[in-house]
Amino acid sequence: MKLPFKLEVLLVCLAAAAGIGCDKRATAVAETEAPPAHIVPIPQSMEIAAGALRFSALRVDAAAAAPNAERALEEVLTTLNISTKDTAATPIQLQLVDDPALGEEGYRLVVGDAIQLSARTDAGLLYAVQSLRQLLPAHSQAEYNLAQVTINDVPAYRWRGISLDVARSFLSVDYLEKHIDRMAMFKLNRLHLHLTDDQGWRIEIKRYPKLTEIGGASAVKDGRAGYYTQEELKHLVAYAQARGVTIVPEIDMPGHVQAALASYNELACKDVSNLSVYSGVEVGFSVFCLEKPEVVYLFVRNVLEEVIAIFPSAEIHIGGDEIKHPLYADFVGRTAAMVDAMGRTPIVWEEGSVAEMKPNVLLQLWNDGYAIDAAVAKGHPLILSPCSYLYIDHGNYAGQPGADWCRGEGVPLKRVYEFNPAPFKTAVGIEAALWTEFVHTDASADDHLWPRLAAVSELAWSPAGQRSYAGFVQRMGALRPQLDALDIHYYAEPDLGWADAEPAH
Ligand code: TNX
Repeated sequence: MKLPFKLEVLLVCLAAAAGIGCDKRATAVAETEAPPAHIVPIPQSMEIAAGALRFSALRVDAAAAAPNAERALEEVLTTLNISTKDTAATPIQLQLVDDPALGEEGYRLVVGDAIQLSARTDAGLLYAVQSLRQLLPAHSQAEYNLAQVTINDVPAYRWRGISLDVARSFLSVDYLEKHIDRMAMFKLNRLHLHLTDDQGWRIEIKRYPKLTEIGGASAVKDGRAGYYTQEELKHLVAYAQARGVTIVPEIDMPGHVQAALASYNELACKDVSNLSVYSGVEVGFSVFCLEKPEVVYLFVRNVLEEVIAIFPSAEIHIGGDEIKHPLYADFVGRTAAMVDAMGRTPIVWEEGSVAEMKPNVLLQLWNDGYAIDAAVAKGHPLILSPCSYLYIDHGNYAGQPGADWCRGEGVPLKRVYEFNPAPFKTAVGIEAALWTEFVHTDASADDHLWPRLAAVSELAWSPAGQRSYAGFVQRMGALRPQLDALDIHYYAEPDLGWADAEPAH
């Protein structure tokens, strides 16, 4: 439908909330029907000039040392059927530049007569490709019309994550690959896998085969059992790495270990009578027999050695949540020191702050009001996952079936977006969590993850001064076809204007 010019200008001016210069755009619309420029997470700075770049084929001029960005670009061009030829009039250049202002992950994207992507690293160029991908339509066209933009962009936080609980209910390698692709589009870079819990043990450990024979065969009631072989995990690590995502493994200890106790009974104390696998949804009832350090620490060391050989992540999560035991602090301190001696940095859930640990150990905050100040004063970096904003196992809306213990009204998109990380001075970033006691299918995982993860990405990537929910709603609302193209069974969020129309999937 062709809108009357004035209405178009008005609509474009509404886009000013997204940080888009209203006047320039209005002129552009009048002259050339400037194409939209909706990017999530919103870049640090984006200028839009009048006019558009039209092309149907591109001449690729790529930096030799950016294989991941080149692959990502190739994928975008193939998906959109954009042919690449040496004779094409429009060049697209990927270049590595030595500009310290861009940091390790920043990039510059300029669309003028050419498309220029520059960054200091392959990772930065990969993000430039993702922004370009959002500027382009989701589906192939005969001719493309690209907004003439100058984007300078660097992330606010280095840790932009999502934790998936594959222990309560398993998610396949296939699903995780798709999930990594989706993360990449929104510049999320940490996939925390909660690999073990009471209901299941999902990682093959060669020295302890029963962990997956017994622990891998159980799941939460109505959930999915299963486990990943070491080969599968190595494949996933490489798949993620190529898309700018680091997989961070978690072995949850010394509580949340019923699957391990059921597999190797000697890890429990003698007076523990129930050593069968567990499919309920309670927490806090199982614990390693900390009174048998010679048994427990040998197991912990052997498991962690295999974990570390699979995952190159600089950080390794050792759990530490929801267990009360007189030897708890001792366990966390010793296990953190063990990880440190293996050359990696431990992550512990917030409760671990009671332990004696080096100040570089990361603490993951999950109860909004947890007294974390003393740990911050010691210098511990924080990963922010306050449950009332970032536990997206909770409903998209009040009353959606599932978890509601942290916030009865659910954790709607707007609530996620409103989290303010600024007061946490040692924060390295943001991580949402999808626990799976009540999330048992791929479709349900999609429904819980999207579009809320897009809001998480903006919290973690974009500077506070650029963020506004109104702007986010306008930009994200427009990216719906991109989610459809990725075949995401997202929640049709009414705030984004999605509730009234049928999704394309
Ligand atoms: C708390 S958050 C847990 C998980 C549950 C989750 C359910 C945390 C460190 N522990 O064991 O799955 O609540 O929302």
